[in-house]
Amino acid sequence: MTTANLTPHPLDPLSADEFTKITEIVRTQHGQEMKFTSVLLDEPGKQALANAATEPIDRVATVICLDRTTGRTYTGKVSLTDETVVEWEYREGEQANLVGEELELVDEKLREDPRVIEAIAKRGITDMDLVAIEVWGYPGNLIPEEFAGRRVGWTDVWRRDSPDSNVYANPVSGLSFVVDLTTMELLAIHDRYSVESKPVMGEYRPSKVPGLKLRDDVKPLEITQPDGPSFTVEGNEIKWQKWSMRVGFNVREGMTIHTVGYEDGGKVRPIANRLAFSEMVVPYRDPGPDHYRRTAFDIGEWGLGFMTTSLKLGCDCLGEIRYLDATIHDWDGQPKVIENAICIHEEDDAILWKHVDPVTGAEVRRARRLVVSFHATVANYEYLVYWRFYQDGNIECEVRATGIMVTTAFPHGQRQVNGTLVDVDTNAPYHQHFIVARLDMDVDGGPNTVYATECLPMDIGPENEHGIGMVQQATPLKTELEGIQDPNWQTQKAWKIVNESATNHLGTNTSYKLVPEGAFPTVMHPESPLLKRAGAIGHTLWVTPYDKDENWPCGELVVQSVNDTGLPVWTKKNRSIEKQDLVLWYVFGINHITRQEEWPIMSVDKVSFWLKPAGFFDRNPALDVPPTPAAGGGSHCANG
Ligand SMILES: [Cu+2]
Repeated sequence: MTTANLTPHPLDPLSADEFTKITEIVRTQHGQEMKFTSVLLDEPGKQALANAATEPIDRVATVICLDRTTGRTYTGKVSLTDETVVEWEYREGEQANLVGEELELVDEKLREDPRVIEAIAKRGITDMDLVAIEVWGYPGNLIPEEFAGRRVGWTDVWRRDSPDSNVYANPVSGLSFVVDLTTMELLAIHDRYSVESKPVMGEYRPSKVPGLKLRDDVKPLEITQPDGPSFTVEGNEIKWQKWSMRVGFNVREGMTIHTVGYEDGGKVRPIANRLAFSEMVVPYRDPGPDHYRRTAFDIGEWGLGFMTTSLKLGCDCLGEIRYLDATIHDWDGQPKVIENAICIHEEDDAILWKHVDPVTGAEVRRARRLVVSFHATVANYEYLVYWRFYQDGNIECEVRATGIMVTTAFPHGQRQVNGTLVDVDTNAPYHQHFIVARLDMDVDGGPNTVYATECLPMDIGPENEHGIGMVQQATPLKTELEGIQDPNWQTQKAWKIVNESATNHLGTNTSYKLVPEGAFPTVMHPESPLLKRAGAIGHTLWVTPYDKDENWPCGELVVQSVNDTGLPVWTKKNRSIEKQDLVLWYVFGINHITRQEEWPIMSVDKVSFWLKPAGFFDRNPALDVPPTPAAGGGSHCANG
């Protein structure tokens, strides 16, 4: 469902017309050859939005451009309001994000290169139509000296068994190509070892799996909402029960969620300004020749928005769904629409609360949650992102990772220590998916202070004779360096985002608690070049005062980066984070110790974290959730 907005809300995503206009403006001023790798709305901050009535907000875009005639990367700002480029900078020594068109060009060029054909033929593969070549970004600190200064990619090579078989089933191990992505020159062939082809079963589509019989005892499960859903979608604004929010979308982060509030006592109380993922870092943890360079920055290098896929009713989403389309752009700056990119729906979530009283009987409420989600296909992997809003004020962010694991075929009998054997002489290397959620919080309108909370046992003494006393210690984090935090399972550490100038009816300060699920340490040598590029993943939580220009935790331009110019640099300023407009950067994800059951396709691995009201409401805000009718009559759900 798309609503044509003639005058967009300041947070509405860039429209098709706006992309076209931006392209025209940039090309007129900076050359018709300019390619567009990233065009984002320069989003107004909270203050600008608050003043919008008296100070109109200009529509401005932030662009990353690549001049392929010179290989130079530029960043700039384009005012749609004034129809001009307002900032323009040559980013010497830095690289624009990678785009799909480059991927396609590499594949096209390499597969017709005689040196490539020869190298692949040496492996006994002569039908190039069955070969797939895929480019990865080259870590800046691992690029061979001879290629310094170039825009460099390295490739995987895969072989299909037949034209419609799983492309990721048969890795051509030990062989990769190094390519200049500007000139499309083949720079090097890395032929490091060779392995005979393995008799693996890497197929997942029923027609390709030998002897597979689909189970026949699965009966229909239908979800109907005869009166329609309980939410409304107007343009990009969603209202559901007491929740309200706006949905945004951009090519880099994919879906974003803005101005999240909950109505309480007749007014909407702000909780968050903006919730989104701002980086994903996926290092493979096998130091061997096939994987030592394999680290994807799925947001900074490739863009979750670019890789967002259309959703289908009955398959991706079940029930009474409302969809939003998303508009992205190609490298010529022309708009492309992803239909049904964002799914909005309600789900039954079993029990919300219940008690059975011996006198009055059972009182039970079913839980309903609003789910706002999108899917991105990142080559072999799928990321399914769900933001869920609950009737009791809880917010859950869940990511499901699915798709096909990267594998390596290895010589028979060789010992493998960095992965799991998933098929015949085939290893799925361990790897990690670090996601950096950027949580621009606004608890009760701010300013906010984060408190680290830890549970501690009391000493045995006159006040704690039996040693069962437990206290919760809450420590305010006052500066950015104090705001760099790691979890502690032993103390059940969590973080409260507190508004010290707002109180609930008991006189304590209102707050939301970040419950740190899905966090894990890097388990990486501190001197690893990867940690220099992605220092942000070195800790679970970072807290910074809001700064409009601080958006990318591993830096704005991460392709071939050497150092992380994001969080580790900003936080060195050690600014005050006490009673400020705060951004929390929560690093979570999956420490993926691969399993045999995840081959040839992995069922979703789920990981989530929560934002829970902690003294935000005076009492359970879901007391007013009405009972559902008991099926077949009777009064089991409610007794008045
Ligand atoms: Cu994984």
